[in-house]
Amino acid sequence: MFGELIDKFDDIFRTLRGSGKLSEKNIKDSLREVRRALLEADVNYKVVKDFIAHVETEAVGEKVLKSIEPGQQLVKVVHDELVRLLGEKAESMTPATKFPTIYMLCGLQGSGKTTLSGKLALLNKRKNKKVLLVAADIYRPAAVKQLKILADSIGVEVFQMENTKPPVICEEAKRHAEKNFFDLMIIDTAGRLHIDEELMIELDDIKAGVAPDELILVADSMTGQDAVNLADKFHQRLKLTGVALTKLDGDARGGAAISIRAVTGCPIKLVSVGEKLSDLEVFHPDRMASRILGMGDIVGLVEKAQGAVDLKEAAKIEEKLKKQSFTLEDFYDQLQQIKKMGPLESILGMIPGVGKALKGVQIDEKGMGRVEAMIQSMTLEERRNPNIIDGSRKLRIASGSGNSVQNVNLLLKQFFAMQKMFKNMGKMKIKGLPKGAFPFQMNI
Ligand SMILES: Nc1nc2c(ncn2[C@@H]2O[C@H](COP(=O)(O)OP(=O)(O)OP(=O)(O)O)[C@@H](O)[C@H]2O)c(=O)[nH]1
Ligand SMILES: [Mg+2]
Repeated sequence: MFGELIDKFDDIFRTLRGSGKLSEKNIKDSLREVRRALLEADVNYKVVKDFIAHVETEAVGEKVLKSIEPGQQLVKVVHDELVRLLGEKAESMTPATKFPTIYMLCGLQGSGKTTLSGKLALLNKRKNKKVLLVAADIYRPAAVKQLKILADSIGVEVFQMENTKPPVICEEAKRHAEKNFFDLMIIDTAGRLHIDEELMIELDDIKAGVAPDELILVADSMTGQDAVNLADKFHQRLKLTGVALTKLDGDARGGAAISIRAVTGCPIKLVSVGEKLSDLEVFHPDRMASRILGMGDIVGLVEKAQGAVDLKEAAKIEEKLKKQSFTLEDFYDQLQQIKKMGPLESILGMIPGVGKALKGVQIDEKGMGRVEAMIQSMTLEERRNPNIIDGSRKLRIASGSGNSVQNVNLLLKQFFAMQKMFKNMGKMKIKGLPKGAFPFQMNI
């Protein structure tokens, strides 16, 4: 998701973060690059223009230029602006609390309506809701069959009627759902090749007939700006309650996701990230902005970490990092904590800045064991003050842990580099970062 855009932002901000001082000129230069990156990701040009204008007003003022870490401050301005663009707060689907709550899905052919019907049905079934899927696509041969196969695989009932117009089918389905106490009824409508008036009237009629709680446009994110125009037209015509963006797992450049809210005023509510029925996410503007800017999914990471990591311990480490007294002993403790969190790949991908560096890299879990063994072979004094490790100590540590002196050298070199990096990071802060999450905010 957003692969190329993330890479570009990473390059732009890497330089910015590093620079101690910023001038109006290099802010403008960086923003020009941000602008280009967004346009290349197929973000609507008007949206880009407004975005850059907003960021520039915020950034060229005193707040950024006079701050201690201007580069970091600028990244924050871009981040906050991106969150605003994406819609500030997550807007979730109306929960199924009536008999029945009604979701109506519409969109172009092949955008993923039927698949999404199944995903929403499964999600709600797992919440013990009684779900009815309504086959309102009577035009494409095999459409009803496709929905039935999907419904069977998750054990949900399908409502269908032969030789009947979709608006009538849906009204009948609603009566059936009321009588049989279904919590949720999901209408899978017919796809269309493009916006055509006849089918629009049909959607209007269904809407008028059943008064859905949610009218969701299912839009294929791979179609970029076409998805945005489509959402605009559908929203003007039908007053949507939200958009579901599908196929964000593909190589969509992200333009649709970033532009839709700003262009149409309609919130993105759901994101579909794969063909499996469990590949469904609620759209969170702040998390999405962080991902796009390569800050990783801190909240997701912290949620994962909280299960495994001793937060008091983490707070202690944070204190040490600030005081720049992080030692090999602390490093060893950190390794133990990380080991508790599960496979390294899945954790590292969520760490800010690491996703990109990790692309295609094989994680060497054995390497971690080697590092552990070397640290175990050190004396307490050596762990606390690695500067004292001279030639003969290296030899002892190497033979004690079954390693070569080169490996000991490598460990020390990496540790000192890390210490230096933490020193720089001690000064930076990211808004909304829960206390104790700091050690995971590495930027390796
Ligand atoms: N990779 C990926 N594929 C998806 C996603 N959502 C749907 N698909 C695939 O897209 C194709 C079309 O999906 P459908 O759900 O049949 O689309 P539809 O809108 O119901 O299509 P019509 O009924 O013909 O209008 C199928 O092959 C799905 O497996 C997604 O989020 N990611
Ligand atoms: Mg379909």
